[in-house]
Amino acid sequence: MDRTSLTEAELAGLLRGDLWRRIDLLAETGSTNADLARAARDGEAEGLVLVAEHQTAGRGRLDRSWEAPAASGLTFSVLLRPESVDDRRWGWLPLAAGVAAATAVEEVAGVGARLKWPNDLLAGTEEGKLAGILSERVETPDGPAAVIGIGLNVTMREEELPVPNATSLLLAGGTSTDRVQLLGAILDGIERWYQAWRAAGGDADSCGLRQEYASRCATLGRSVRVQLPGEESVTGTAREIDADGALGVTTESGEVTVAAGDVVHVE
Ligand code: BT5
Repeated sequence: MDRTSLTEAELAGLLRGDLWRRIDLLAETGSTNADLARAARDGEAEGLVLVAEHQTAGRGRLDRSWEAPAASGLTFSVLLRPESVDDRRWGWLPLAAGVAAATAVEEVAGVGARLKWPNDLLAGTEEGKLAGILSERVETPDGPAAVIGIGLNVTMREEELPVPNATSLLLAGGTSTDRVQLLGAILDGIERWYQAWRAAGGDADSCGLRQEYASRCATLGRSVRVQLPGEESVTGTAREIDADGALGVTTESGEVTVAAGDVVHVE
């Protein structure tokens, strides 16, 4: 099992497109999302990537945590500033990152991956969670910014899984666990979809992002229970991803649109 450390030199080799300016590497930090939010407030331009071999306070959504042994996967964040796109459309940013991550694990490791709305990456037909994505909007003196963080489990072993429904590329039978190649493929994918989406003014239909997301989404068409922030939940059939990236659910009492929540796929 390969847990050799990443090096800045090999990461610099991934700066092949137009979007990414620099890839910083830390042996350890609290949270790469928190670090990039701070950098954004201090005036950092878009295109910075921050990779950490270990996070001591890795964050999930809604104050949950992301836990992974050092070098057992990829934990990184990217800084974007899609100022020209209407706020309401920013919900597509984590979905675009999810599409990029799903495509990358298929291409590099041969593991079929599906997305549970909004952005959990599930391995194959199992419901094991390979990756999670945390997208945060940050107000800065230079305008609003988006920090998108991805945690991807690569060589995590059974006994290291932080929760029973987690999995890794190794456990899912991946043919490669090369973290540099995986990171490169994810960054290429984010760049591709981000540039297309931004050029389309955030219209996920005309740039093809909505169709691509839908084709990789394990939630559409399923019976779901969506836990909303707070106590409430919505039960029904996941019908569509709307123009803002929200989930449309058909319930007994009509159509409901969910902008944020935790989906449980009900059989
Ligand atoms: C997420 O939240 O899945 C978003 C995770 C984002 C992590 C990245 S790592 C780089 C960047 N910097 C950060 O500080 N964060 C981002 P959510 O959907 O709320 O899921 C969190 C839940 O996933 C936890 O409550 C656990 O149940 C589970 N979990 C924690 N660690 C996991 C892991 N390594 N693999 C699979 N599941 C995990």
